[in-house]
Order: sequence, then C-alpha cells, then structure tokens
Amino acid sequence: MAKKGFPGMTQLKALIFDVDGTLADTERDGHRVAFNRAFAGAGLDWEWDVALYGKLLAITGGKERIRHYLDYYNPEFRRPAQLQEFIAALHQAKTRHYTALMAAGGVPLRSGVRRLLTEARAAGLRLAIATTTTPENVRALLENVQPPVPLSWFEVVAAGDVVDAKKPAPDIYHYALQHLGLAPEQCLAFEDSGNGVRAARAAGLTTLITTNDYTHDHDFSGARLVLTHLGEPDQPFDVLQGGLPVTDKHYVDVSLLHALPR
Ligand code: XBP
Ligand code: MG
Repeated sequence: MAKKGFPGMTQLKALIFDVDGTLADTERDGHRVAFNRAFAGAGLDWEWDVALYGKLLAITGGKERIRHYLDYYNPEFRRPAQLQEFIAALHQAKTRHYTALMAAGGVPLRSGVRRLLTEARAAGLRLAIATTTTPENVRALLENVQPPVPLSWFEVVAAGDVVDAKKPAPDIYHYALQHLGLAPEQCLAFEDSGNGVRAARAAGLTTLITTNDYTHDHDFSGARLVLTHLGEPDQPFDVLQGGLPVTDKHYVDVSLLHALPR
C-alpha cells in the first residue's frame, strides 16, 4: 500500500470536521443571536451578550447550554414544572431562528475551508462532519454559503442528539468513525475549541486546531497543530502550537496533511 508521510504511518483516508467555529464563525452572529430571538419570542428577558456567550460556550449543545445558564447564571428564574419540555421548545424556536439567519445571508466559510474541502475531494480523501449542533443547522450553513457546499460532499454527518454525550465526550467521533468504517489513525480531526480537541483526542484522533475569537485562549494540549486559520496562498496562517511538517507553504493543503505525523 502506498504510504505518504513518514515510514510506518498509516495512510490518511478521511478528514473529519467540526462545524461551529471551524468551518465558519457561527457562534457570535449566528447561534447567539438565534438564542436571544428565541428568548424574546417566548417573552423571556434573557439576553446573552457576546461576553456571557463566550462563557456559556463551555457547555456544548444548545439545550444543555440553556440548562447550564439557568443553573449558574439565572437561578432566580421560576422554572416551569416541565423544564425539559420548556427547554426543548425554546431550542426548537432557536433552531428556526438560526436556519432563518443563515438563509438571510448566512455566515461565510473560514479562510481556506472551501479550498481544502475541494482539494481533499479531488485527492480522494473522504470527508465527514462531527458536531454537537443540530443537523438542520449544518445543512442551513452549507446551503447558504456562496456558492453552496453540497452536504453530499460529506459521507457522514454526525450531528446533535445522535449520541447521548456531547463533546468533550468522544461519542460523536466514535459515531463518525464507525460510519466511515475507519480507524482513528486513518483520519484527521479539525476543531476550534478545547472541548473539541478533548473529544477528538479521546477518540484517538490526531487533531488540527484553527482558533477564533472565542477559543484562542482555550487549552489545546493534545492537539498536533494549532493555527490561526487554514489559510490561503495569499493569506498565510500563524502557527500557535506544534511543529509544522517540512513544507514551504503557509496554508493547509493535502500534502501538508499527509506529512503531519499521526
Ligand atoms: C458547537 C456548539 C453548539 C452550538 C449550538 O460545539 O456548542 O451547541 O453552539 O448548537 P462544537 P445547537 O463546535 O464543539 O460542536 O443549539 O443546535 O445545539
Ligand atoms: Mg467548534
């Protein structure tokens, strides 16, 4: 079997992408705004500002995040008897607001994402998604970037409640690997957050991080490489942690990924 990278390394077969913060900066101007619109629509005076939302991102998953907010930031709120149903209904409204926001102009893909997806497909690498967000949100993001990215580019879309435990638990990565029929050594994970790298590493995946405004100070120990973004030939990345494989490029392409030790 032809092997790239250094001797003994299993051949790279698939790339598994997180969505929020990794494919696009969806949190501040997408999810956060959608939560606030859902709260207002339900007659609640809750307002998640940019700073508070950064703290709430410690908990992945929208329903889990709302419950955490009530537990730690709004304990005075008089909870309805059916709290779980109340949160689920709020969250459904939030998903409607989020998908409408994407349809109304959306959030662009991050630097280098479209190029890397395109090059990876051309090179025969398989693609998958592993995210805590709701599946409709993944579709809404990809359908509304310009030009749209077909969801069918991703052989497996592992999202939301298909597993019981969300990131930092490894479950969503286990699910993606199982449906790809691959071992973790045959794949690379792309993440943007501390919870994301913990999930991917716990599933045995080598992980490449691209940071953003909400995550640049997270603990990325265990990541193979931490970059500011994937980059483009005219938009080089900065390396924040980890060693680059020998390359004269300062953007992430397929040859760099093959050379990255796993
Ligand atoms: C993303 C999230 C998600 C979204 C909200 O985490 O935490 O919960 O903010 O999505 P990651 P839902 O990028 O680590 O997967 O409201 O649809 O749950
Ligand atoms: Mg993320």
